[in-house]
Amino acid sequence: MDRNLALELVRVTEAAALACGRWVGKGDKMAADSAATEAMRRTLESIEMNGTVVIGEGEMDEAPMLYIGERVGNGKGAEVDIAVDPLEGTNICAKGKNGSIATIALARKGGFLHAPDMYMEKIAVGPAACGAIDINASPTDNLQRVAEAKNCYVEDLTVVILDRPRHDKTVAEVRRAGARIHLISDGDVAPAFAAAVETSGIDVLMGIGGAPEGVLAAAALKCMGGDMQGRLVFMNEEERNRARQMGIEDFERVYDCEEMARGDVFFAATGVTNGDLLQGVRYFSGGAETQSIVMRSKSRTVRFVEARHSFDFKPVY
Ligand code: VTB
Repeated sequence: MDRNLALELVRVTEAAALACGRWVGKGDKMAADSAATEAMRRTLESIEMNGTVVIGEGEMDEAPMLYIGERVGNGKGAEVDIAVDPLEGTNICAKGKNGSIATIALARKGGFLHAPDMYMEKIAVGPAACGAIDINASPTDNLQRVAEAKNCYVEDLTVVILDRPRHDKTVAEVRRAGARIHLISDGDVAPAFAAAVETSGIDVLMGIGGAPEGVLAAAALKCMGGDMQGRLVFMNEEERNRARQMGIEDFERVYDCEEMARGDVFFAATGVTNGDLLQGVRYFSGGAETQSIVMRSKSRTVRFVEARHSFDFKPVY
């Protein structure tokens, strides 16, 4: 795949972030999400590729744009699969809280796990703790292994967990183990890849979040040499049936980064509101600044892109 596709992707996430950036704090998560989705869809049109959305805004009948199976790109060039979350953390954006991003990942056809829209239990770490995690082990064991791999105390580790009642036991155990916790109200993709950057202050992501978000996080961590394991969490028989239809047979299976995002993978994300790693969209007279991360697994190049957008010369969708 052409390596320049990675740089094209950052234009896509910038456009999405600039579009929904106008909706920060406005209390309307649907409007924010559709602004991001429309901008992402329109920017994708100009990119030279034969893309198919495999992780998107929903099934064809429930999402007007970027639905699963939708063809994107200009129809020329490589056959690729696309995973998108135009606004990851819609609630955060609507409330003007920290941690929302616009994100996209790209792989060769068949590269991504076709994760159904259900829950996934996840554990994610950066390169320094690669190989140290085991989703079947207790949080205490995992934290001890991560601390050992990072040559620090468990007390030095910061674990990100979604603030949900379903995590009460995990939170209690992590506290007993001695680690610090950063409870987030939403948006577990950004903290997953923040764990791969030493200066982010995040060491581990733990707990149950969305499965599609898990695949996006795996794509990012793969590009950074981090590590992640995920296991689908089924709430009812209907979810099991849906998973079967998507080709999933082993419901207990633990997926690692490679199994969720195979082969050469590209990933890009732009901050919408400020986060642990990326700054949100900042407006000034006549334009705005964005901060993005863009990377490719084959070369493991991780680029941070600071962009100044001038609305007089390039209007925002
Ligand atoms: C998860 C998480 C996402 O929404 O999907 C969450 O992965 C939904 O969880 O990052 P609940 O059903 O417990 O609300 C996000 O936080 C945002 O899309």
